[in-house]
Amino acid sequence: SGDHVWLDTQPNSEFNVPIGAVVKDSDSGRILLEDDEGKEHWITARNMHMVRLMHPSSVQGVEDMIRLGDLHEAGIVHNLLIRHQEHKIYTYTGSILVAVNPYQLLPLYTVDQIRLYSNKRIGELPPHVFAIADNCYFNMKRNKRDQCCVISGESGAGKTESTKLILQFLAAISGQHSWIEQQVLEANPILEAFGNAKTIRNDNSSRFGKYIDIHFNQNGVIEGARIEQFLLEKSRVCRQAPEERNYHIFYCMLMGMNTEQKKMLNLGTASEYTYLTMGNCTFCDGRNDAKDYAHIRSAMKILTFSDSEHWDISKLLAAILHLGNVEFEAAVYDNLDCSDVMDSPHFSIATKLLEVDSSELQNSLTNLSIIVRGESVSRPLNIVQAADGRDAFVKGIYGRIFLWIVNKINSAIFNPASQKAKGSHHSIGLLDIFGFENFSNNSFEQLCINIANEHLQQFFVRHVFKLEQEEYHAENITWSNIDFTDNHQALEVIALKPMNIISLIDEESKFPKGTDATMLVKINSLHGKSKVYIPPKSVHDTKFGINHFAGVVFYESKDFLEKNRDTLSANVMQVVHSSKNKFLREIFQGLDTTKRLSTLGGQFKQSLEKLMKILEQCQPYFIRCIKPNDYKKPLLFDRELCIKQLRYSGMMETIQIRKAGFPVRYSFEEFFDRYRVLLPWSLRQQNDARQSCISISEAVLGKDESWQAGKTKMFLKDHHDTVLELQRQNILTDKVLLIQKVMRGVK
Ligand code: AOV
Ligand code: MG
Repeated sequence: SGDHVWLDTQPNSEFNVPIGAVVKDSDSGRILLEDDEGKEHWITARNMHMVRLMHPSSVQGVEDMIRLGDLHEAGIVHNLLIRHQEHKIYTYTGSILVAVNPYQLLPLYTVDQIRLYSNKRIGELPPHVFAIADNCYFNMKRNKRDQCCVISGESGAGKTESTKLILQFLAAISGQHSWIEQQVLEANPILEAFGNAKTIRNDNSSRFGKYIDIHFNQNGVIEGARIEQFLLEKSRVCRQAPEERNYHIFYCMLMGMNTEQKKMLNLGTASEYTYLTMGNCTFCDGRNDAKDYAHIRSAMKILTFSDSEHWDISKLLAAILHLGNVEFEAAVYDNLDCSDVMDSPHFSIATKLLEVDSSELQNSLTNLSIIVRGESVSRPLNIVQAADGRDAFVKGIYGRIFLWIVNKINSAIFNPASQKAKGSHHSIGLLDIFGFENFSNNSFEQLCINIANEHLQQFFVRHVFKLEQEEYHAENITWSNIDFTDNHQALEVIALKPMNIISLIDEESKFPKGTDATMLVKINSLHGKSKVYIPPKSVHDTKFGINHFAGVVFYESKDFLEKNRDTLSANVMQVVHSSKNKFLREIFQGLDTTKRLSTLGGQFKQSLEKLMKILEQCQPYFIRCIKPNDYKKPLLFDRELCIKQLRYSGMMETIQIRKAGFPVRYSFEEFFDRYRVLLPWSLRQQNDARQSCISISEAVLGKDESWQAGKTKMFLKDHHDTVLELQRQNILTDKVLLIQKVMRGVK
C-alpha cells in the first residue's frame, strides 16, 4: 500500500498512455489502485502485467524533465499533471519552459516575485516565466547578442499572457520607471482591443500575430521598442461564428462611451448591430467592456493619440456599424439583376460619418466599373454582390485603422537612436502569434494561421534538433543521433517549394478567370498524391485537407480567392478619395487602385519570411504553452488533450536531446575570457586556449562525459552554464577579491 505504479489499461489505443496510480489496498491476489484521475481499479494477479513500478522521481515530480527517471510519455504527462494540481504550472526541459495554462490568477506575478527572480540563473529557483525573461536579459548583456523568445502553443494555451508577463518583468528590471517603459506596456491594451476577440477557444484570442522588439541601451535600460504585426483576421469585422464576438473595441465603445458622444455617432447598444450579433453573443463572461474602454482611452493618451485622433477612429468604427445595418433590395433594370440601397437612417448616418456623397456611395455599392477595351463600363450588382462589396469596404476600413494604430504606437515607442546604435545596443524580441486552429469550419484565415505555426515549429525543430546535431558532427563531439519529427517536408509542400499550395492559390487569384473550383483542380493535380495534402472526396466536395504537424485540418475552399485577392473596387476607392473625412483618406493613402497590389497570402508569406530571418539572427529561448482542457477551467487536466499537444510539439524528443545534448556552446575564446577566474592558480601559465577551457571545466564541472570540448568550442549542458556563472559570481564578490589581494601580499 502506498506504492506508486504505472497502469496500462488500453495499451493499443492512440492517445492512451499508462496513467500514474497509487496502491490503496489489497486482498487475496488482488490490489486496489487509485489512478491520477481518481478512478479506482481492482487488478487481479492475471492482469498484473498492466502494472509497473514508478521511478521515485515521478512520484515527487521534477522541476526539469531531463531529470525524469521514467523517460516516456506517461512520465512526462504525469509530471505535468501532478505539478498542475499543485499550481506549479511551469516546468523546464533544460532551458525550454513548458507552461500549462492555470485558467486562474495565481500569486506568482507579484513585485516580490519579480525581485526574487531578477538576476538569478535558470535552475536556482523553481521554474518560472520570469526566469526565462531574466535569462534572456542576462544573455543579451553577457553575450552582447540580440535575443528572442518564441512562444508557441495552440489557441488558448497562454501565449499572449506569457508575452505580457515577460514584458512586465523586463520593464521592471530595466528599472527606470520611465515614460518609455510605461508606453511599451500600454501598447498592449490598445492592440488587444482592436486585434483580439472572443472565440470558442479563447475569450481573448489574438486575431493577429505580433513581434515586439524591445531595445535596450548599453546599460540594459529600455530605450524603445518596435511592434511588427501580421495578418489581422479582417473577416471577423463582418462575420462571427456562433458564440464568437467581433473585436473587443466595438463592445467596449458601446458600453464605455458617454451618452453625449454616443448621440453624436447615433450609436445604441451592441444588440442593434448586425456586425456585432452574428455569433449571437454580445457579452463575454469575465470581461468588463466599460472598464476596458476606460483603460483603452488612457492607454491611447499615454501613447500620444490625440483626442481628435481618437474621435476620428470612433467615427469610422461607428460608420462600420451603421454600414453593417444597411440592406439592399433587389431590382430589375433592362433584364439585369440589380440592387438598390434600402431606405434607412443607417445609410445616411454612415454617409455623414464617412463624409462622402450619399448618391456616390450608393452608386459605388450597387455597381461595379470594369475597364473594357480601355473604357470604363458600369455593371450593376445583385443584392448578394452588393452586400459582399459593402463588407469588403468595411474590412478595408477596419484593416487600415489597425495598421494606422500600429504605426501610431510605433511612432511613440520607437527610438531612432537605438537603430543607429545597432551593434552596441541590443534587443529582446517576443513573438506572440495566433495559435494553431482547427474549427468545424476552417477558411483561408485558418490556413494562414496554421502556416505561421508550421514556420514556428520548423524554427524550433531547426534549432533544437537539426543545427544542434550538425554542430556536434562538425566539432567531432561523441554523439549518437536522436530522431525527431521534422515538419520541413510539409512546409515545403504548403509554402516553400515551387508550385506549393499557397503559391497555387496566389496564382489563381491573380488570374482574372480563376475561381475557387479551378484553384482546387490545380492543387489536386499537383499535390493529389502528396502525403501532406488530402484532396476533396468528390467533384462536388469543396473541402480539402492538410496534414499539419499538429493534426489534419479540413479547409472550405469557398471564398479563398476572394479573401486572398483582398481588393476594393475602383468605385469604392473613388468614394474614399473624394471623401471630406481627412482621416479616412489618410488611412487609405498610398493605396492606388491602378497598381496591382500583392495578395494577402503573398504579403503574409513575405512578412513571415522576413520574421524568420530576424529570428535567425537572435539567440532563441522557447516557451511551449499547453492548454490543459477545452473548457477554460482551473485544475482540470485532460490527459488526452495534453498528450496530443506534447506529442506534436516534439516534447519527448526535446527532453531526450536536452538530456543527452549540449545546448550551451561557447568558443574557446569566449569561454576563457569569461571563466578564466575559475582556472586553478597552478594552471594559469597554460598557453593553449582549448586546454585552459578543459582545465576550467574539469575543476568546476568535474571530469566526466557530461560536457565536451570540440574543435573550436566548449559544449555544455544548461545546468553547467548555471554552475559556472554562480561560481564566477562568487569569486568576483568583493570579499573574495580582497582575500586574494591579501594572499598575494603574503606571497
Ligand atoms: P493564447 O494567446 O495562447 O491563445 P492567452 O494567452 O490569450 O492564449 O490565454 C487564454 C486565457 O487563459 C487568458 O485570457 C487567461 O484567462 C488564461 N491564462 C493564460 N495564461 C495564464 C496565466 N499565466 N495565469 C492565469 N491565467 C492565464 V490565441 O491568442 O487564441 O492562440 O489566437
Ligand atoms: Mg494570443
